[in-house]
Amino acid sequence: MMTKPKYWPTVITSDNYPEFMARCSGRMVRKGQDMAGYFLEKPNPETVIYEVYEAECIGNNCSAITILKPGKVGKEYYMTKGHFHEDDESGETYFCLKGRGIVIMQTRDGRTDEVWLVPGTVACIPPGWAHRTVNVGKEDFVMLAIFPVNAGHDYKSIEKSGFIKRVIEKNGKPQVI
Ligand code: M6P
Ligand code: ZN
Repeated sequence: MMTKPKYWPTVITSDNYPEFMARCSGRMVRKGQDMAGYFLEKPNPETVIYEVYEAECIGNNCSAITILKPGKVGKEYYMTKGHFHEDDESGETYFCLKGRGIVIMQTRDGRTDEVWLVPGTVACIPPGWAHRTVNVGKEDFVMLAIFPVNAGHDYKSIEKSGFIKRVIEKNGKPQVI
């Protein structure tokens, strides 16, 4: 049976993304205290590291905007927790809207890769690859993520074993080690 479309098409740009954020139903704030054990050094508990604005899922697609703050814990750049998808068949797409970042990815059998993002660049994260974003710039790093409704977030695997690669500042520049 055909149902009447409920939504209008949307365009999201580097300039108008705050309008998308204003329409989001979910907002999650991650502070240093939520990320104990993720960085090599202990982050300030009260410092906001990143925020995620989640829109209502439309059909099979979910979308979210992440605002990752600039800064470092010791020599390590601010980053998201990172996760695998619970559904092994679900990938994800990250569109960079603002700033400079790196998406660190890895598989359960230990393969790693990274993609550098600037506005206009898109990271295609295949199914089976855990993903974490790192802000290596001096301003907010903003990205739009699109992922399947049934992807699910598996944080436990990362909490247990971490990511193989880290991004630190060396001689004033970001370096993946
Ligand atoms: C993107 C998406 C979200 C995710 C967010 C923050 O917006 O992948 O699903 O929640 O980044 O990443 P994390 O959940 O790893 O903290
Ligand atoms: Zn994901």
